[in-house]
Amino acid sequence: MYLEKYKILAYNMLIAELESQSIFKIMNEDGTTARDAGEIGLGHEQLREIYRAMLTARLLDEWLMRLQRIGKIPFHAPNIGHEAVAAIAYALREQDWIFPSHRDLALQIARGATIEEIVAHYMVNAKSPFKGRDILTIGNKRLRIFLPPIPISTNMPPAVGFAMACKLKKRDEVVAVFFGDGATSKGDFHESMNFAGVFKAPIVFFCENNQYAISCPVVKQTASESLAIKATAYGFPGIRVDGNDPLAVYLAAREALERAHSGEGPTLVELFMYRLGPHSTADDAMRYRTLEEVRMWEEREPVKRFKYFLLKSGVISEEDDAKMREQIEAAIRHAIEVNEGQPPHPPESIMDDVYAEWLWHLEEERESLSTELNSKT
Ligand SMILES: Cc1ncc(C[n+]2csc(CCOP(=O)(O)OP(=O)(O)O)c2C)c(N)n1
Repeated sequence: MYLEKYKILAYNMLIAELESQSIFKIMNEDGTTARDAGEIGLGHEQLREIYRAMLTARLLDEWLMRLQRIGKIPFHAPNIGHEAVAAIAYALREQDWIFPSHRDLALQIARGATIEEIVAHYMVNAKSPFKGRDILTIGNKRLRIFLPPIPISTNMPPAVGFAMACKLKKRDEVVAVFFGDGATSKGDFHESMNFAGVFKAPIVFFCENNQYAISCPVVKQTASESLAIKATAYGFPGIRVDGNDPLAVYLAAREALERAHSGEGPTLVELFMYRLGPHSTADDAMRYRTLEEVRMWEEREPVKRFKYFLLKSGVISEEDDAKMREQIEAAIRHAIEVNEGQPPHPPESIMDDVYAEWLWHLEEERESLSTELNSKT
């Protein structure tokens, strides 16, 4: 079994880690692989879809950064370097639930989120699916994707609780919860892992170890050999996977999700990757890391690497790639145009969706807010 075979080993320097066998990987940096994707269980069409989702996330992310810089959206936490999570959408079943992190645009796109709804959300306009309740992160009710938390790791206990509810109700539904390396220092992480282990909750913990929690490097986050090894203490498997390799990510996710579906309990999947951009539009990453380090990881970044693999395996050609980029760019520009024409989300709706019943004092508060807003226009 892949999980057993590649159980995590050591935690050394980044480059040594990347080259070591302690990380489960399928693809080399140049896109070569000893395996055929067919053997992994992914057909050409699915491989193309995963690549399209990854590319869409990359191009959309670049646009979101630009839109923030020109004042069209309030804030953004860039996703660049996290695109391989798109492959997890192909390991999840339709009925499964996602508690995402704040860098999972690629996963959401691969699951079916549209560019238009994502742009509407970030622009906080009247079409925004979450009505501007959370302007920093995005979820998708239609696709069973919860909103990511702003206080880090606080999605973990509810995710385990949700998984337990699925188990108690005997539903064939499992939960995939995502969080960063920074979350592993929080009590939420340990309580969730412990509870899930004891009660065999149908959940997969995906830790996106992008090497930093803002300016805190992962070596200052833990004294453990790895993050994956922490699962051992809670009585279930942990695996460290090359998070820049969508094929390895897919396989590890598929096996862990199957374990959850068959009642065997949780798995911790550490996705070893790198946050190529700043932490957010309010961060200057050059204050705590070197350009040399960033360049080293750029050589291994997931979109480029997957493209090499697809070219080498004859799944796409350079022309297909160029065409795909053109189509995605056009779709993003269209989504921005459509959304720019939308009015902002009405501030008076701030009291909606909080109480099951509309109460008299809410009416009074809303009227007073309207009066206040009108007096300012
Ligand atoms: C409980 C809590 N403490 C501090 C913060 C401020 N903060 C926002 S993101 C972040 C770092 C998160 O790092 P990590 O979990 O590794 O995820 P990443 O952003 O690297 O994807 C911090 C400290 C917060 N949001 N919540």
